[in-house]
Amino acid sequence: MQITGSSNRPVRLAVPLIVFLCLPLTVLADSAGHALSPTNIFAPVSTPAHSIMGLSLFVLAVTAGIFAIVFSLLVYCVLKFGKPADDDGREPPQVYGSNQVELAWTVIPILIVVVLFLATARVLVGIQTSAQPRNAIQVIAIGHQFWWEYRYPGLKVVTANELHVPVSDPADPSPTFITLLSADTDHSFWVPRLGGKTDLIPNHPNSLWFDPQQTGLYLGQCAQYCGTQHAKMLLRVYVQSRQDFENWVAQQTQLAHTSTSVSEGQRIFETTACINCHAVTGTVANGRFGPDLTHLMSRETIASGAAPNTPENLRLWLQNPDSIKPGSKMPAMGLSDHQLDAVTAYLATLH
Ligand code: HEC
Ligand SMILES: [Cu+2]
Repeated sequence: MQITGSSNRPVRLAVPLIVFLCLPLTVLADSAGHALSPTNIFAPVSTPAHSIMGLSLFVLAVTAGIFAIVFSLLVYCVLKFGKPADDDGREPPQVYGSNQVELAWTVIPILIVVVLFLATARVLVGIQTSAQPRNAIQVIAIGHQFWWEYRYPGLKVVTANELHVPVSDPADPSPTFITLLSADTDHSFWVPRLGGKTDLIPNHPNSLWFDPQQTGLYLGQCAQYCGTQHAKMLLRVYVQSRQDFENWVAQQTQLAHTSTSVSEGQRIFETTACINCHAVTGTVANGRFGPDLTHLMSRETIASGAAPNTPENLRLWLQNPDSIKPGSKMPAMGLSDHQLDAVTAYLATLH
């Protein structure tokens, strides 16, 4: 039996067609299945994230329209003008220099790009020119290789890696406005469910804001390659009720806990280079190269989300930071086993 070119052509076409048509379905299924994923861009919980999702759906709709038109024309042409069984091998008529056709394929794409540009500019300007309400929380975020420093100038809080913000009631908004600075190289702040990606550029302060409408933990990631441990420079934003946030602030503004039972560990800490890089309020330690440790134990993770904050991980971290985060900027301090136990015990009291 002979299979002619025209009879199996639809079969050959069906495969790519099915694949193309299934692509959007997989995206939809994925976002439905992971609606609660902490980084799902299709589940915004703050105003800027909502407008960005609106914009992306618009862009997706426009490009899906283009795809549908181009792909149907393509299928139509392949079916209609494919090589017929009785082809005589002659070249079909060639068309050159059609003004209408050239105008159409120049002007239409330009118009599409202009529309996409204007829609994007509108969202960008809308987000960037938002006025700060009276209740706004001010935070300065400083990107370091490979961790985040957070300062709340109005509240006198300094912390690292885990940002706490109050939930924002639309009736009485309390958004968080963040000034983005960098201590070394380019970083990028991106918590998809809260807002757009914004870079932290040395000597060029940027800013962003969000007004989370739902409490919870939102995750993100430094989104600009900043060195070896860029991938373990994770973002954790804890959105809390007003009351919980105020309790957190009250606790963070207390002086560091001191206890005579861990005085040996404290003495080792204060007589080692630790204090050049770390601060603990009320002690001689006032370094700023590494995270503030005053309330270390109030954090759920260490090393910018790289490991859970447990005494075992702390000890491992002090012994050899590279075992948790290879290439981190904290050196292994060469402490003995006994010193490691003592310093870990001291750190574990810093609530
Ligand atoms: C040369 C500066 C430097 C010295 C010295 C240093 N550290 Fe660090 N430390 C860092 C940096 C930088 C980080 C952040 C690493 C990261 O997350 O990438 C860090 C992270 C930490 C963390 C995790 C904090 C958190 O919230 O993630 C602890 C705990 C810590 N250091 C304790 C110590 C102790 C104790 C000593 C002394 C034995 C010490 N460090 C010495 C720079 C230093
Ligand atoms: Cu970074």
